[in-house]
Amino acid sequence: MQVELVQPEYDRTKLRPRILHLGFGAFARAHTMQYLDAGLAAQGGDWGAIVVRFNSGAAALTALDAAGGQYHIAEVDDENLTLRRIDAVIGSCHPKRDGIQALLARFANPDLSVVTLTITEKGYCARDGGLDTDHAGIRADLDAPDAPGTAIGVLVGGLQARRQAGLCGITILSCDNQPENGYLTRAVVTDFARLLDPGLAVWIKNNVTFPCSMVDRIVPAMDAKGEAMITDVLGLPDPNAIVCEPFRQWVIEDDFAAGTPPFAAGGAQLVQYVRPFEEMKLRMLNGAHSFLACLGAVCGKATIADCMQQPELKHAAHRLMVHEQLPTLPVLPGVDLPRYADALIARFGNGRLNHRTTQIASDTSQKVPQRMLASVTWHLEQGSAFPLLATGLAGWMLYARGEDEAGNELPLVDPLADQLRTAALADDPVAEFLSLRDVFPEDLAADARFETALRKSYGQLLKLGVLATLSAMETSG
Ligand code: CS2
Repeated sequence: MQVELVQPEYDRTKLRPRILHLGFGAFARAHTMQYLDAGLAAQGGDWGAIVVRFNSGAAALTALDAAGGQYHIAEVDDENLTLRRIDAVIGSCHPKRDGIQALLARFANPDLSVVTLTITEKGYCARDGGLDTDHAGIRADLDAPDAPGTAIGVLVGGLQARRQAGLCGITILSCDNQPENGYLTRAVVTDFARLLDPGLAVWIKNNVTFPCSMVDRIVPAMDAKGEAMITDVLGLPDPNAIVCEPFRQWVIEDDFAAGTPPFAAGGAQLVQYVRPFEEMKLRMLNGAHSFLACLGAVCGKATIADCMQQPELKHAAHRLMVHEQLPTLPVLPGVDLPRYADALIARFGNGRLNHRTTQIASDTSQKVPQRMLASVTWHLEQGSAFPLLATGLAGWMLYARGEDEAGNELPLVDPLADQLRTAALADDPVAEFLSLRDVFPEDLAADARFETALRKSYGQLLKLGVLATLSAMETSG
């Protein structure tokens, strides 16, 4: 394997706290921060970042501070390893370590221009496109807005602090896998602010922008194998290092309120409309991921690369993309969707990424609407068949039973875990799943064609098992 070490060369002393990143997990380290770092390396400037974690990770942030904010990412595939040092982080904050007021005060810093977010789908506390005011965390934050515990409560508390300090507006840039993620962020933040102080909601409307963005890079959770790889190449451990694939993509709506960070110089695309890019990525990549994660885990596959070694799964994922997801997408100038599907299959096959099926299967209730159900709705409108989407959804129902085909335990990590487990073990799991209104909208759940397709796929998976089902579908065309 070829190993290359890359260290950025720009003047770190110029960096000021212009970006605040909420949710400094694996993805942000390898995506948001690399774009920033590459942008600074290309054109210099003062765009430094303060990174925030909410729950776990205080010790890793303290270690990051001790390392002067520097950490490494290892981009790997079967032939190459590029170890990059990332220099763009200039400080960290953890409300449990530093206190919530220290975090809110970061918003009232005149240098701040952009807040970037990787808080995962469930971090938005959304329902039907707006704030879920029944969410326990949101209710607690509305009762005690000075000490918020959710990311949305922190954003609103921070914006309030900024407004009170008489400062200008900022940009809040979502980097999570949701359709129209910027508009969703604006909706939940504004709903929360309105409940707290209508004047703040008006200030936000006039001063804060919420661009949408499509993000893409496969970044598995760090594990012992990844840590050993880093230690081996670096000669010492790095508690903030992360392993990822070489590919990266970021398409951002060009709507910044107070200066634009050098993301484009770092390789991002700034465009007017992000939605077609989001739909393409969410349905093709993430849809195939959730399909492989649930069905693969049920038939005993530990990682996505293992799934790609199994012809039935590999072919089914490719057919899902080409026959059932691709037709639902608008034409995007310059994008060849069949080639995009082929490239995704190649990326999934990266044998050096230990991307666990159970990791991707976590929070599936938050993921299937944009990854699968949007396409199902399209097919129902067109009158076309969607056997693989139905099989993927039925695979999720089997996954939620908590055991794979050999009787090994499968972890069910999901905000709806209790409801999913009860539904999966009920006498009529299909009916129980369809009654989960947070996942299946009423019209879809009531569509007899959808229910019939789900029942057929579920029955087949139970009777034949995952691989024989997929293989029979392949032969029948
Ligand atoms: C994955 C994504 O865990 C998941 O749900 O589908 O994290 C995926 O790896 C990224 O979106 C790739 O860009």
